[in-house]
Amino acid sequence: MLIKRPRPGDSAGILPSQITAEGTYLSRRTLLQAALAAGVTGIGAAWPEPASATTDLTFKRNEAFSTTEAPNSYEDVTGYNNFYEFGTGKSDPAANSGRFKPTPWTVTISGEAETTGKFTLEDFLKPHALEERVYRLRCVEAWSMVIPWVGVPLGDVLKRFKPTSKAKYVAFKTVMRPSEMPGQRYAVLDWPYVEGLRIDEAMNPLSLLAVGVYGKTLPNQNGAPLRLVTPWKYGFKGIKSIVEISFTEKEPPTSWNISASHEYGFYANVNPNVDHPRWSQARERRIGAGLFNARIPTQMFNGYEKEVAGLYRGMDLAKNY
Ligand SMILES: Nc1nc2c(c(=O)[nH]1)N[C@H]1C(S)=C(S)[C@@H](COP(=O)(O)O)O[C@H]1N2
Ligand SMILES: [Mo]
Repeated sequence: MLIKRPRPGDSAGILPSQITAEGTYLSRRTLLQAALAAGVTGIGAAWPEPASATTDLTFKRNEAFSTTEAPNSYEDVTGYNNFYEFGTGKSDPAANSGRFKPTPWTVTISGEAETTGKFTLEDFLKPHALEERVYRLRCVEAWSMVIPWVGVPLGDVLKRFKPTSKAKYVAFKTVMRPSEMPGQRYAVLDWPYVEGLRIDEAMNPLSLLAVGVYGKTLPNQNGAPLRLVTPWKYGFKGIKSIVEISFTEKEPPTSWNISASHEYGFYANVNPNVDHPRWSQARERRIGAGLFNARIPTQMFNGYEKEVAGLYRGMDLAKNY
């Protein structure tokens, strides 16, 4: 993705020459050098960091909502990903997230709902049974993985708060903690990271609030302790480390759309027929698929067309990208 230019007044901005596409590294080393050049301390002191701790979860596999494609390895899933709060390189989230503290955690529910307030993660999840679902994740950068998530259907969670008739959208916000998230010290995005769904997308049975992966709690780099998974949309919709969920009447702003609106729309549906302005979306590289990483055709809605096509009937998907 295109990285936003630092705004005037930002103390620790990155160089315009480093502002490139998502997928071009602003590596841990570059971050460190930029930090040193800008007189920012803390990143160096945090190096090396411990890997985040995870614990086993109890859950049932939901076969009806799982692909039979072979999952990627735990190493792929936790070692190659995007979480710009920890740096923009693919290995940065694993390398830089060891200091992040996902417990204790609270989630604030706000906006157009009968029940609002601040809930501990335990209370927030208590009424729900955890289930495992193996979903494809397709990044807008044209790579993909198959991931066994553990979580609860988003719609079941949202219904409990009794959204009012004015609730047309659901907005999500990531935690803001520059002391634990070194990437937030740079204006690569307009922090905190925000995302949103139309309420019917949020209520679709495929939408999952994940708390785990591979049978264990989420490692920090995958969005501990709570993140969104919408498998028919590009990976960037899957906002991590969620602290607030808000019911809104108007379409909420989303981080990548704020950053580059001509490249990243609100809908972000996986669509092989709508190219990104700078590259094709027709094919994808399955991570871990061998040395030559053969590209496979990208499927409409990432293969979830049957489940979600109805949500967009009558919409021009080239306009609403
Ligand atoms: N808060 C936050 N959430 C985020 C991101 C991010 O940079 N910050 N990156 C997104 C992108 S681009 C992708 S592809 C997915 C990756 O999820 P994964 O780490 O579970 O593979 O997380 C998404 N969620
Ligand atoms: Mo992504």
